[in-house]
Amino acid sequence: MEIERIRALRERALRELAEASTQEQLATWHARYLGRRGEITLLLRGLGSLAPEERPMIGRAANDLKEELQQAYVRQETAVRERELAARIAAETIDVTLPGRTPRIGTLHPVTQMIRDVTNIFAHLGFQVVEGPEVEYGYYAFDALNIPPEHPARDVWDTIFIESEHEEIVLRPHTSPMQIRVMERRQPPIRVVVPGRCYRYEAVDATHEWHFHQIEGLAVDERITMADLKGTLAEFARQLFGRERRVRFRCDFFPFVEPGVDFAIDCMFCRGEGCRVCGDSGWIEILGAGMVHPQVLRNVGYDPERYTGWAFGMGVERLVMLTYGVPDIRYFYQGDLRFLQQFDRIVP
Ligand code: FA5
Repeated sequence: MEIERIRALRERALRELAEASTQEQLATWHARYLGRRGEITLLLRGLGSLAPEERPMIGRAANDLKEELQQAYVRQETAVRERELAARIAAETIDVTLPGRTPRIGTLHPVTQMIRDVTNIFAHLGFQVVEGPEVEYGYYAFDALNIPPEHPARDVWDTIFIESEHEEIVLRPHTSPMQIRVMERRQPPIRVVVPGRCYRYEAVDATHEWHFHQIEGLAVDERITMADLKGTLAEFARQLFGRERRVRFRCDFFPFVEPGVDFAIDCMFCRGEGCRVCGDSGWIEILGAGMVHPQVLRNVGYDPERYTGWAFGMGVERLVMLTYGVPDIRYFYQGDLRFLQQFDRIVP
């Protein structure tokens, strides 16, 4: 009997609807019963073939079923949607009590930090910071610094030459050429420091790189003396390494200064008693310096009777190695973050 078939259909449809627990299953159920070719739709379409006396009752029953299933579907669909939403929210819950992730901020390279520290100290002593070319004419790197072409002192700086048909061109082996460039362009008084990269044709080992950094210093004026040099360098060393530092000047030779000195501080690791860092000498050499050679002053058109000056040059990597006890200069340029992140001082 038709009415029995409708009842069975109702039960099956409601049971399956109750079991549909995802949107996908609901969609399948909807297509099966209420879709364009769904069972209810077909049932209603088939009413025409019934006997006329059956039609009103069966028709009403089929329509009621359709209405009922539609309402049941909306209820179930709402329930499933809410359950799915609740599950997603539960899975995405933010635990605001967890510690945040600290953003990784890069740090300055230790050599950059040291250049800033050193140039800051000299800036406060009245020095201007200037920079110059890394590719340099032989004239500035050597000749004007009182190192003539055939002079053996030229070999001291193991130079990397750039091929050139006309002028001698080199990668600067030190920052001293900037002494000449600055003096050529300006008249005394001059007080500058020049940080920059240098290159040498060097067999790389624990204390020698083929590229490294120096900071040059130059002061030229009337009545500048060796005492100014000593006072300035002593003050610099104490600001960088501590007020209790003792300093030492010894004779040294550089063709562009006369007299020339090397400048050392007492070892801050053993307080001058002798240790591995200072090679048991108690002293750590920091830089080369001296009074600007009169011939260098003449080379830039200054009158050495009127003007005197002093200059110094220090190796930056060497300073960092001393300050932090870095045993090998090669660490600086291997780009190993485990090494670099130890210098995590952020300098604005
Ligand atoms: C000079 O280069 C002179 N221009 C310094 C100077 C300037 C003297 C002004 C007088 C007046 P020297 O070759 O010693 O000097 O180098 C100076 C410093 O640079 C060294 O003490 C060392 O710290 C650093 N240096 C030199 N060669 C290397 C290298 N291959 N690797 C790393 N650092 C180096």
